[in-house]
Amino acid sequence: MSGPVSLTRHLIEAQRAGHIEPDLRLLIEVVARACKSISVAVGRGALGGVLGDAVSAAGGDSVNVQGEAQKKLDVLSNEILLEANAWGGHLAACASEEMEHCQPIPDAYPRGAYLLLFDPLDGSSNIDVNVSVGTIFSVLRCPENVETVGDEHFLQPGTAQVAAGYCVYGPQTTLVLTIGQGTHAFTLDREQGAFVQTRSDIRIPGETREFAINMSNQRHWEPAMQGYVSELLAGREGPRGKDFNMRWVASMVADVHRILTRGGIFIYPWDRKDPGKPGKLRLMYEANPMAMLVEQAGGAATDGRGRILDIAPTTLHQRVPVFLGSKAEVEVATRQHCEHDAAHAGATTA
Ligand code: AHM
Ligand code: MG
Repeated sequence: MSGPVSLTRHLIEAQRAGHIEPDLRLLIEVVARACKSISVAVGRGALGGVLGDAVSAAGGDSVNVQGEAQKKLDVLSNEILLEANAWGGHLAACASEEMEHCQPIPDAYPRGAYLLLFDPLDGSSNIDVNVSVGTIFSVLRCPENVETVGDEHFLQPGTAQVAAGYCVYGPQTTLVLTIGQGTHAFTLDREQGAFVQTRSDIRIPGETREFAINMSNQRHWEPAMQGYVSELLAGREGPRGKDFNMRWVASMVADVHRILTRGGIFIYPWDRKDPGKPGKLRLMYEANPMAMLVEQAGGAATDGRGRILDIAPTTLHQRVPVFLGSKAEVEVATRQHCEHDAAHAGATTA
């Protein structure tokens, strides 16, 4: 039987092939349904009264656990994902960028085997200006024999993810998913209300001439980062011998989506603006799921020194530098950072 492959059919076939359990299929379907609701809310924008800053119970600006101002759509998207996932029996707990601690499934409902992490609305600074935003999610297995699920049960390396994905709300709403069997894209058919597979087994070109970085932070970067980007900017006349183009949407979902479509390198490095923070992006629900999607598409993802998916997390909202995309380019950037470290290793200890 040929014809369009819906997300449901893709997942049922994956289940039949033994790649996923029924509960994981249900979980992904539920997340996809929540993303459809978020897509509707994002699409209505001002008509739905959802633009602008969220207001706290006390009447002031609402701020999340990371100290960042929350938008109305951040809060709404978080509620949509929590509500959709509460009662299906597939989850043990959810954790979110917008909540300090994980939220176990209410006692009124059966508890499942999985843990879900999400950034409900990534790229919040772009909401009010009608630029693409998205939802990022990561699925882990809950350790066995756990009585009360806590934040510590989420602290597993990215290699333990059983599924990861994002949904980008742009001119099209597109869900990009991996269950460890390649990376596949599903476009929302708005008339049918169904996600339909539009790309299968995505491959990121190994080489690239395009980079994505917030250049306004340049003066705050460490020397290895300064050196790497100055070589890109030197273009054809420089050591790289080719001209590079630059793009920065400031929504990770949109920048990663471009890289999954035509290649490139996305970098959010450590910088001295806030030296106490090891990076801007969060490991558990931004870097890890994107790293799995990118690796499954033949790309690479590091923190500038080592593989992101190998990092052993210590806190739920831990931050990390991110270098991901076309494999050869990520390797160049990572090698230059490691070589810089090696060359200066004696300097700090001497
Ligand atoms: P958010 O999850 O609060 O929206 O923050 C993450 C976003 C990423 O989508 C994007 O890559 C980055 O922050 C943009 O940061 P900047 O505004 O510093 O360029
Ligand atoms: Mg985010």
